[in-house]
Amino acid sequence: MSTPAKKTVTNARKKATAPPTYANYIQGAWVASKNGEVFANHNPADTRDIVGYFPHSTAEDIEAAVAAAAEAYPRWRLVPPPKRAEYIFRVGEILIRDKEAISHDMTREMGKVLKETRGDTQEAIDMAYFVAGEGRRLYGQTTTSELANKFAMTVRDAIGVCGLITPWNFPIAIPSWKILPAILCGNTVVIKPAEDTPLSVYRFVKAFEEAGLPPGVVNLVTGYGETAGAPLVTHPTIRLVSFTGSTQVGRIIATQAADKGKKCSLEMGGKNAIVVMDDANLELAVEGAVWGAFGTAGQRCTAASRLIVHKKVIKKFTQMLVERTQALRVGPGLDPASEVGPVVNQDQLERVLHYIDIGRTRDKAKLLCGGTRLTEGDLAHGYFIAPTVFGDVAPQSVIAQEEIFGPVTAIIPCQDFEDAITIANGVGYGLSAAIYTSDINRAFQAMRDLETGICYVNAPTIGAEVHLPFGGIKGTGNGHREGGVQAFEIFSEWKTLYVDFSGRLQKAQITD
Ligand code: UN1
Repeated sequence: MSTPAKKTVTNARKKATAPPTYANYIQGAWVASKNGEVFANHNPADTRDIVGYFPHSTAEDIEAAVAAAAEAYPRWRLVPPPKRAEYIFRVGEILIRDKEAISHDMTREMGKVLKETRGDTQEAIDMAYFVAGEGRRLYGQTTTSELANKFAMTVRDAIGVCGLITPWNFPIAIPSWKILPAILCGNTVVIKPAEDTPLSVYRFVKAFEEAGLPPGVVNLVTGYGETAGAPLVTHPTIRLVSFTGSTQVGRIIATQAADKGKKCSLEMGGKNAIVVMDDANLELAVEGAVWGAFGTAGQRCTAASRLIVHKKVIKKFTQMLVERTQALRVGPGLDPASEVGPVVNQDQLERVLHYIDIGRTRDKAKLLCGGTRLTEGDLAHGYFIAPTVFGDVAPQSVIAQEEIFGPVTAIIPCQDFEDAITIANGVGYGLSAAIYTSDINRAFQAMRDLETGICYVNAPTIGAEVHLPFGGIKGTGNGHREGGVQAFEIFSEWKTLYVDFSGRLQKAQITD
């Protein structure tokens, strides 16, 4: 008699703790993918932990989401921007209320430590308040006309339905950089988040629902790049594609968007350098280098993966850096003692270990610390890599040229300031750079000569704030900036308006 009762309890408990199945959000309703298939979202700190199951969406789901966004567009376009901003402000309030829970979920699905996922959520909150404020600005120009009794001005116009594809390293911050300015400008959107971090965007979209955003303005479709991302990029109704991710995928998207005549904004790789001059505060430079290189386990487009150090201080700097790096506590992001979490998935683990191998063998760089996967105890169930420092790295070697996107950094010696700038600029990317120096003239020369979209003085390469433009040159981007009012350049078109109140035909440029 007791056995079946026990069984029932076990089953019930099992059911209560089974990972939840999530849905897409289309036209203001939560719906399964049309094929009914789901994929599992694993915790990278312990892959036995399944965070949830998410719709394995395909072109059919994209079709439905784009149709919903297209239907919502004509009405949303006519909602005054200050009113659109009120929804966005409410989203910010909801994110503040739920910050802890969102950040906790984010660490569980992405891996980075709780302090950093709180920062990620905070960045979306900052963005919500910043963009909401802009609802009462969205400034255009009024200007003169060359003709009498004629008025000239510019206004921002919406574009239409936007397809947004976001990465896993900033699971809510980067979606906020795209969704919020897009909808403030009067567009409607379909977002396809990275398959590693759909829960954070699910929670974000929940906030839009709770804020009362009209159905169809924000639509969420989860799935993989090839099956859900690709049909979004090529869908004829999509007027603009905004993508953050790998350079390889970004180039494909750029080609497809060009072919179909769509607007396209790309935020891709980086190979960011910190220059440490002989007059730098070394203590500060080491602290900045550790945070820049190993924050988010190095999985930032802005990560400091090169440390270009003046020959006079390189010995001391190296010793201090290695000591600090070895002391970093690597472990699950939910453990408050951890300072560096796992990398996000198996592919990323293999990619980073592969680069470490290249550094050791092909590049013949000196492995100073780290260099291995960590597998003691429960770490064996996750994707942990010991923070890795290479020394004596040649500027042209593979690990000093290619983006690794993991907890690996390369110390490159330099002779002097000019040499440092040449090395810093000698890569195919141009996102972020930093210089540590106490010489104000050097600082300004560096700001002038470093070929990047973002440049820091006496601070690491990471830590961008949402009200300033974010983005890079060369292989990093295609000329756009996210963040700041510059983001509105992506998500709106300028419309130029002339009003002739002369009551007669006036001809510009025609003199006779
Ligand atoms: C990224 O590097 O992938 O600047 C985004 C920072 C963050 C955003 C980084 N605010 O470090």
